[in-house]
Amino acid sequence: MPLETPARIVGELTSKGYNADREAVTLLAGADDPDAALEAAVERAPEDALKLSADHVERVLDEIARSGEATTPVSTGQGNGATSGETRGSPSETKGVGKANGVEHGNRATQDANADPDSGPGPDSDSDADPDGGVTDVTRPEESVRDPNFDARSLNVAGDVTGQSTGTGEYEDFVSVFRDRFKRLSGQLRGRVNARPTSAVAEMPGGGETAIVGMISDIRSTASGHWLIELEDTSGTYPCLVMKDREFAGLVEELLHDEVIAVEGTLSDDNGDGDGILFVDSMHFPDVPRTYKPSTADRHVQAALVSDVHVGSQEFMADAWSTFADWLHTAEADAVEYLLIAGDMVEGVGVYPNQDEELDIVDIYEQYEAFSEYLKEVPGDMEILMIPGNHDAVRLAEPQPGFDEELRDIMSVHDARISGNPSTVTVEGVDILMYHGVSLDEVIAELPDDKASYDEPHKAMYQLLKKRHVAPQFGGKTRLAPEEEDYLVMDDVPDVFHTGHVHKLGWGKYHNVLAVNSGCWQEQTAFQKSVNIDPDAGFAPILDLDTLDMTVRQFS
Ligand code: D5M
Ligand code: FE
Ligand code: ZN
Repeated sequence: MPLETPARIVGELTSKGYNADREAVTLLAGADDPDAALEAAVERAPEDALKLSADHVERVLDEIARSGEATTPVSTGQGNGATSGETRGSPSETKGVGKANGVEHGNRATQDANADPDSGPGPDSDSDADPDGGVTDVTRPEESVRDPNFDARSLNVAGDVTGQSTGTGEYEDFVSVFRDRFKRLSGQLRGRVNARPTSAVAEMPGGGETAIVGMISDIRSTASGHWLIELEDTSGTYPCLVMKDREFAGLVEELLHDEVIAVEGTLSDDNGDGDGILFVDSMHFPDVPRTYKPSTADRHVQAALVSDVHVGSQEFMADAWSTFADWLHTAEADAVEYLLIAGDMVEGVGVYPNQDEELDIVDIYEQYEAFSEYLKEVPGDMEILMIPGNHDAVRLAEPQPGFDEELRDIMSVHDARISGNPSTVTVEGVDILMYHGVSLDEVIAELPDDKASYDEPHKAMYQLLKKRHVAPQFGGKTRLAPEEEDYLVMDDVPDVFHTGHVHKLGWGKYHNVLAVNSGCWQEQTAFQKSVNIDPDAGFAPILDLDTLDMTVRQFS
């Protein structure tokens, strides 16, 4: 296999048990004979090195140039470990981690019943999981036979605010972002009801039937226990009354300010005289159609969905992370070709009061440098995509743009892709909506426990899917940045919705959309202890892109 691209170089190095600094990879890719250069660089690597540095590669290239030699043995080994060797074996070999020990399936029976989450222990029997057709080294059975099909890979990002931000924080920007939200979400509802503008409804005679599509500007209960919902559209507002004994009255407790809904109902007898009201007969959410059919990948390939690494925190679980990274190097993880990280790479500084007391690394750039070192532990031939979270060094208000140049440079290992929060990443045909998840705190605080709780974070995600907006309520915990358009609207239904932030693991399917909240890599902090948040730390949900089944693996 020609080694003309960095990704192929990294793949070849990984198969030999090495990672390399990106610069080193670039140097190898640029060599006259990349194959030979790589062989030589590996051969001459220091005894205990796991990573090849640019300096080392430079030295080796110099030596080659000086000696004019055609270099040492050119291997054609495709990384199945068959080159075995006394030379040095595989330094990053998993030392027993993998298969049996340390790693277990974290599928929890308590997960949502409609979830079909417990897809069992992975798809080992799937046809093309073992591309080398039985070439296994019996002496080192755990060694990876990773031979990624780079040509089959595809990863495209959409809906990313990075580089597109136009908002200046002016009042007009707030107006336009809300107008855009209303336009897009009301568009999703209009086909389903025969709605009139609130200004026209005000003119209608009493007793008639009509529908309104509006943004919720107020919800309050009346003295007799009914609900008065104020709906706002571009022409005004209208009061809509949900009687407490209606069968859909329970839906009122799901409502959040600023979300867009439709109601159908009957106008009060005195409508038209200036203080009419609509008695609601039915309520509609933009929602995901029940019949939604998600797309799947054409081959057996998997993605690891993680978030909330929090490097720099004293509670960051370095060992669990390294166990995870080690596992990714094993044969069991051969199909895991993508790593998607949903924010909070680092602990950050000044995010919460007294946070500094629990910092292991106090400098934000040093935190990213340390994060980058941990990222290097994962196989270099994986595609990585990351979005920021509320602990990251980008603006807090959502949508958050991806990391700036300086931080990208620090994290340039593996050529990881970086995009904004939220972003939709299409991986081999599967649309994965990545959102860090700050609004989940809000949804969980506002809704009753059975509809959204920290123990079942995926149910809070169902609410966001139903509202087709990742952060419906403005002005609470979630800070919204005014932009010309609302990047937080879900125009299209995602196939998978991936969030983090609440540090709890939970997944399930909502109208066939897989919602995954992916836990964290940080042990309980003092604050979390004080409010009884018991984080799910050290888990990696592994998603089958061809079936959308999930297996959760535990590394803690
Ligand atoms: O937050 C992880 C989870 O813990 C998320 O649900 C918010 C909550 N959390 C953590 N620390 C605080 C403080 N100090 N105040 C309020 N809520 C908090 P993450 O932001 O990912 O660390
Ligand atoms: Fe977090
Ligand atoms: Zn967070």
